[in-house]
Amino acid sequence: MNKQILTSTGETRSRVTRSHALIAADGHVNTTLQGWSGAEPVILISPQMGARFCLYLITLLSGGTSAPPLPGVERFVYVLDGELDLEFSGSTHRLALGGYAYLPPDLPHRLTVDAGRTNTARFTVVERRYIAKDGHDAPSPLVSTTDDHPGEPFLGDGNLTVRKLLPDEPGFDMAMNTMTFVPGTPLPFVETHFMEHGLVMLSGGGVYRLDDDWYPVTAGDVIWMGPYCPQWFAATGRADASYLLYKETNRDPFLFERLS
Ligand code: UGY
Ligand code: MN
Repeated sequence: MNKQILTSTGETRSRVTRSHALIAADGHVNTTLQGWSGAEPVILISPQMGARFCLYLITLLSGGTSAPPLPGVERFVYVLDGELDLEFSGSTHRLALGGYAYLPPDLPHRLTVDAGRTNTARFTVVERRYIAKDGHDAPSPLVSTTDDHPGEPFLGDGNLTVRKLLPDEPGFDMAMNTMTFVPGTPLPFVETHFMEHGLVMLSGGGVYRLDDDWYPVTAGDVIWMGPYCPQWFAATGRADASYLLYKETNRDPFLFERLS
């Protein structure tokens, strides 16, 4: 939707409550992230709203470069547009649309867009304080692309495909999945669980139930679902609806501290 029209009417689909938030693209405000250069970050999910993690959308300009997360913080990067170079342990990996990387806490690395290129890269970043598990090492860094994962029916529904982007191993305390719905397909029931979610609508649209509210959602929207926020989605329109989903995993509820 046109930002100018929305500004002149004071309307927005964005809404922030104690249990959930929907932030539509018209409400984005660029900010700075300490140490990054040539970057236009928008911080969409953060402890300030009650979340236990952060989710950013970042545009990195030609010649731009990242800074490391805070000590003890793990990072997941997912490319939405353009091409991004990721350097760690002496190797460089080029990530394009649907390409992603998991970077364990305290791993030196750098995200760049080569100064010789004219394009920018747009990507989402999820960060949170890593929670160690006794007897298990933190995961190794991982680079892959969504298309390399064939996907599987979610709870037996062939019209709803889940792609698990990270291995389900005890070292990982976060899951990152994509969920793709054929138009007309709903989540099979209203989920209510202690784990938090961060969601980026990648394509298509539909209706999201969050707590006691129903929201029309479309590509570019970002959603935070806090612990126990009742949640349900149904895809509408004529094209598949797809979202990227962060979820806490593999840890006892006592270990997920409330940050604010
Ligand atoms: O697995 C999940 O928690 C997922 N189905 N939730 C969601 O899509 N809101
Ligand atoms: Mn869920």
